[in-house]
Amino acid sequence: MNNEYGADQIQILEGLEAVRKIPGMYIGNTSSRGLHHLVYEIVDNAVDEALAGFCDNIDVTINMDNSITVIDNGRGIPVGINHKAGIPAVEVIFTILHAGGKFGGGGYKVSGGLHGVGASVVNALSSWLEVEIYSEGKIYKQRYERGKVCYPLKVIGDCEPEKTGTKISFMPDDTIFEETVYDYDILKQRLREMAFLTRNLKITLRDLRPEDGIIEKTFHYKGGIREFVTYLNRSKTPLYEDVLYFEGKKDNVYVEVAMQHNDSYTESAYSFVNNINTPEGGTHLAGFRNAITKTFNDYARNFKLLKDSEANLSGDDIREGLTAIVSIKIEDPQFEGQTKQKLGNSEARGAVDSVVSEQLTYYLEQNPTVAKQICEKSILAQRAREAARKARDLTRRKTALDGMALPGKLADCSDKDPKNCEIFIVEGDSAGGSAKSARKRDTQAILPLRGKILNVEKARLDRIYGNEEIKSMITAFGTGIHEDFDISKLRYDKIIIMTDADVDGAHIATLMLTFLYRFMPELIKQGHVYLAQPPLFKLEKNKKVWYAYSDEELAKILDEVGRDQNNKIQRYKGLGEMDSDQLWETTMDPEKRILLKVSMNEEAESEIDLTFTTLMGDKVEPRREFIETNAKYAKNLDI
Ligand code: 28G
Repeated sequence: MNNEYGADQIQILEGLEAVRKIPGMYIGNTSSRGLHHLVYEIVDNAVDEALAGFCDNIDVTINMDNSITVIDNGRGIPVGINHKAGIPAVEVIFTILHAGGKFGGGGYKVSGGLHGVGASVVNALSSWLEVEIYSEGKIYKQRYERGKVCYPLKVIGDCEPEKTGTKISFMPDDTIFEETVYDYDILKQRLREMAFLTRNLKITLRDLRPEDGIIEKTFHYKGGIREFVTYLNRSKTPLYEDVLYFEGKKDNVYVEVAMQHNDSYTESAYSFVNNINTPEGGTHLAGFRNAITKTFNDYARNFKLLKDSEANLSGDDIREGLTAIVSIKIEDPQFEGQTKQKLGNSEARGAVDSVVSEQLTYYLEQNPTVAKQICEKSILAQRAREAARKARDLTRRKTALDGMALPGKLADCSDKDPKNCEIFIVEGDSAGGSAKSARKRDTQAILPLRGKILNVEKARLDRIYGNEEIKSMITAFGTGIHEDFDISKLRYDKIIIMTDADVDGAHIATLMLTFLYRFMPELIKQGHVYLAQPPLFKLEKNKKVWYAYSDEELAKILDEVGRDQNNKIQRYKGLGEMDSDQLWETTMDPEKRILLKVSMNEEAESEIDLTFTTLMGDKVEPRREFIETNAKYAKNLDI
């Protein structure tokens, strides 16, 4: 071994050993999330090179063997000797923990991803990694295995002198990751987000695995976050044509904001710091909110849209139906809160506030039609909110007086320990009746709902509070909603949505999930919400009974028992067709039933995606396969 690999080298190896020992410290976890995080770490470095102004193309490929290749057309990771370490800079970057000084062009610390730990961590957690650098007419290469150098950096060939860039391929170590299969859709969502956040950067994602042909998608948004807003509003009706865009720099904080109202009643604001999503917001989002509240109130007063006698518009009123992206770049981001997802830097508040206030004031003066439309929508929201507040105060007072005023239709369970209890929300009174006689009275409560519930995406608060079905659910659950929400008051450990196994049933389940997601998202986040899975078929033969939950399962059972005229097959069109014994046995009995647990993919928050993981009673292991097929179908419910 070369002398230059002395004491330093020992330290280097120890460094990466630490990553392999406690991977969670560096990439969060070793499940699917951590696996995908490896890709983001590498892509982040290429994005930094783009932000520095030297790269406009990034290619990401999922190879046949589930390894990943990332190529950029930047300057290429430096190959010259790093004088402190005595080895090429590229080797330092891949073998020394925290090396590489992740600084983007403007001197911003663009610590992408969960902890921003970079290339050496990916190297440490890969069974092999190869880097190729195209620079000054030569192609350089080095390979590592489990973080250890295989050979010194070498030249493997020539290239055109104009061609520069970096190519990195790696194979996640299957002795470290529980999951080693990449999900195309997860990578797609994050890469799309990165492309929106870095205008003009072209990112291509390619999947070489599918047997029926390669999948490829390119994300390239010349409009940057303006196009992000258009994309988020794609299935809504914008209130006006423009996407408002503000950009500026103050106190060394670079601020970019894009916004547009739609005709819905919910706010969708997403904030980013150095391209990292901040789901819990922070000072930058606070600055934005403050600016728009103040600016619209000033405008409404100046132009007499609000009378002197009327109260100010609240922030909520102005943000009704607002889609917005707040993206800032800051040198030393401080993240706060339990999950470190909330920006704490105070200079960000002032910077966003002043950039938005100044430019929005100007925009409103130049565009009085749009200004008026937004103010009018906000004033309507203010009135609806006032009506809703009165309705809510009334119900609050009522519950305070009467104790728990539970809904009349609720057949509650007798056990008072929420940990043991579950509530079935059942579509239709008749199915509700069967469920009531089928249930285990001590631990299972039944709440029948009549017909389709209100679509909360399409209704204002006052109508929502006035809706009987919604009121029943809120009182039955016990937690309250929005700012009143208190999970410790939850009266049931499981909230189980039980609808027919048809398109209408799926639609009702979607409306229900939308309501839960908008009003009590914590219930979903903390895993209290489930979908019941009633069977589609009943097969009777020679006094024996089978239930099938999918066409495939029915076929499989028929394969086993034989296809002949002794088979009596019934297709269930709805829960109502089952008697209470059947309903109990197939759908409600905790020992035998299948439940889908509803969860949220919080990684790409802007693509709210409810996914369903499986949960079943004992003794149903052979059904796993079918559950997964169902889960895929259910996934398409897609809120
Ligand atoms: C393909 C997948 C991932 C990268 C570069 C280019 C440079 C670089 C990367 O420098 C050391 C620390 C801060 C400057 C910088 C090349 C300057 C001149 C680079 C990548 C030196 C790292 N020439 N491209 N790192 N910096 N692409 N793609 O990782 O001060 S990393």
